[in-house]
Amino acid sequence: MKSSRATGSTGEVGSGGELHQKSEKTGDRLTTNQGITISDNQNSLRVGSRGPALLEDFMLREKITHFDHERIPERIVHARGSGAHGYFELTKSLRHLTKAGFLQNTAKQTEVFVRFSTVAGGAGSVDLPRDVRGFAVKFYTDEGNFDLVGNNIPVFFIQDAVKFPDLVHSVKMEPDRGFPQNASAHDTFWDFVSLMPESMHMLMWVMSDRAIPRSLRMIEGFGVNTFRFVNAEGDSNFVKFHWRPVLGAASVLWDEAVKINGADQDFHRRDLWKAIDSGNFPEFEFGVQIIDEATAAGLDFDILDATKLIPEEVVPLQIVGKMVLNRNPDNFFAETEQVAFHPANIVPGIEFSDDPLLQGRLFSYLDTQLSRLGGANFHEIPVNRPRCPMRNFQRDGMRRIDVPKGRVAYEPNSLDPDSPRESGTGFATHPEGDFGPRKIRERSETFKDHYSQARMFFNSMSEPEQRHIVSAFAFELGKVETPAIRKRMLGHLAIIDKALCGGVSKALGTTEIDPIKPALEPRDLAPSPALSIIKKAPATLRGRKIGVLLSNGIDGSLVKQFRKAIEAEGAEMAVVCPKIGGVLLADKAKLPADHALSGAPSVIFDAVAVFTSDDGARELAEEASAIDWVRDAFGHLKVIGFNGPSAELLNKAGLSGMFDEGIVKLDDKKADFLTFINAAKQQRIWEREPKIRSPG
Ligand code: HDE
Repeated sequence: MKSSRATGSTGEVGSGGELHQKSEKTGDRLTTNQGITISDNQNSLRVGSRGPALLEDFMLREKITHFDHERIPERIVHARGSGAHGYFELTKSLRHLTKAGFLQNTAKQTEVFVRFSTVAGGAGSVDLPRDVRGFAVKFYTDEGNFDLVGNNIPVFFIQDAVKFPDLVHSVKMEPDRGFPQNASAHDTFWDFVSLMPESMHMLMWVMSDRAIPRSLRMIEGFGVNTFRFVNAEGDSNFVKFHWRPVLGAASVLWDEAVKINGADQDFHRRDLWKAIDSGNFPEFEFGVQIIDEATAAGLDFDILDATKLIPEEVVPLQIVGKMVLNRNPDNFFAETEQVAFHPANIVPGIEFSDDPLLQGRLFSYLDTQLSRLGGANFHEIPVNRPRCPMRNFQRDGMRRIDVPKGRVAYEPNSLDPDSPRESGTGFATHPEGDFGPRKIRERSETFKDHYSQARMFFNSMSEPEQRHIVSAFAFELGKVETPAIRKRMLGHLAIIDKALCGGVSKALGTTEIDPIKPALEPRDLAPSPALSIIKKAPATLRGRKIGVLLSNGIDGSLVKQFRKAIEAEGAEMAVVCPKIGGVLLADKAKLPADHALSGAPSVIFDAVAVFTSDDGARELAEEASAIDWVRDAFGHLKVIGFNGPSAELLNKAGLSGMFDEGIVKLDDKKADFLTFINAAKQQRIWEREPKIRSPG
């Protein structure tokens, strides 16, 4: 009988022999986990070529068993994440405020690992739901790991950790039906938050454009909870941590988010990966707000209340460092999935405050790692391992990897003079409590103002941002099936701002409002322009992507000059062609495509241009995907450049008579390119929006 063993030497068809030969040539032997060389990775062991498989096939069993156990529990929140390696560099010494080693000397670099995430969805969910983004940074300092586990929004839904499971249960998929995935637009979420006035400020942020960011490279980051700095003299101040993206914060429109999720559900993850891969390293400035106890006591809210922020106009933000993300993970699972952040990972010079939300977090993260990462030894996983020496007498446990030597595993001891000892310079907790020693279950009076900052946030927004907040509330509440919840939410909005409530009611087509009596009447606070993304948006094309739709027969030099002009501004150009094979230029040379039109809707670009020949324009004007490409770019307030013949496509997309400063004719002239660039630097043509879309 002919043997069915497929080895490299037989090279049988369907045996994978050819591939097998390749790996033998490079000298890499495929082995089992026990190191046994595998001779055939294509066929399991069976009785005759058509007979039953044999249980003794240990290679098959090992491979399948390992595969069966590949998944670990996903994070209960922040399951969908993207990671990156990089470094943090101090630009201004904080020696006078903290003794933390990595914050002493300017130019000192500290290795970091960052994980950005959405909150509500599962690990395989889309990148652009309306949601908070996690912004967690692990600093591998010389004194141990410091984890700054923050979000892209500076406040939170709740004031006390005891409400966290309720909050998360309300936003996650409803437990009977298992949907919606990754969305707050459903009854249980709005039922819960409408019964929790303390969530009003956070809701304003989540309904704002912050919750649909353009890129993970373009989000701000906040430590949210109040921490303490302690210096070498023992002086202590409160501190709020911040990150500011060097590219500026930017968002997409809701309609784009919906379409992007269909076009590219890895939109943010891909964008981050590609930026780093191509050397466009994302950078974030690191800032602190320092608050001494007297200033804290004088604030008109409680500094321990995580539903409040301290406006930069009240306590200025000091930029003291920079983080550069310059390396993609080598392995998603080993690093991004297994990284274990924990707000309790602090270093000497940084301490906690009594913020009740933070105090609950200090318990939760370690606990969650124990079940996610299968035991107490997850600190040995390379991404979690401190880069400084780590020695103690903790021993054994599941998945222990280190091999501690010697007979001594206790302290004090006299048998091993070289074993580790406690040290006076180690971490010592700052002895003062924040505001008193009582231990009771009671919410402080100073936590009672739930509406003033929500109103301040709304009043700090630009007009388009206010419109988007109205639309977002209208969209989400429009998905709520229980009328009483809608009415209750409108009651809260009426307290926050009459115009906001009026706009949302109108968009919902209702006048029914359930009046609510606030625990404390809100006050009018001064607006904080720093809270608006649009008001402080830099005029730049850096890090932006410009999609250029081409047809056959165009002048290649026009495209070339255009590319040169926008690349000089730091933007990236992507060539989109009807077919992935590219286009034939007027001189018959071939121009390759980066994307086929069907796979690159204009939602994935920040601005677009269309260059066509007469014939090309006629052909594209017959293509729904090309018409949508232009129409969507217009609807998403983008700048659209076009050459003469392309006007036909623009007309077909319904833009005739709608031209504004964002529609720029691009002839072969530098001046036209400049007009395009200057318009595109504004990011969007906001004045266009009210003409084409009403809130709702
Ligand atoms: Fe978290 N949070 N959280 N959280 N959180 C987790 O820890 C928790 C809160 C944040 O990329 C979990 O390892 C409680 C605020 C980020 O791996 C869990 C409370 C902020 C990440 C947990 C909060 C955050 C998490 C789930 C209320 C902004 C992802 C998996 C007191 C400052 C980190 C895990 C990563 C992850 C608990 C509230 C940020 C369950 C109990 C406020 C960025 O332990």
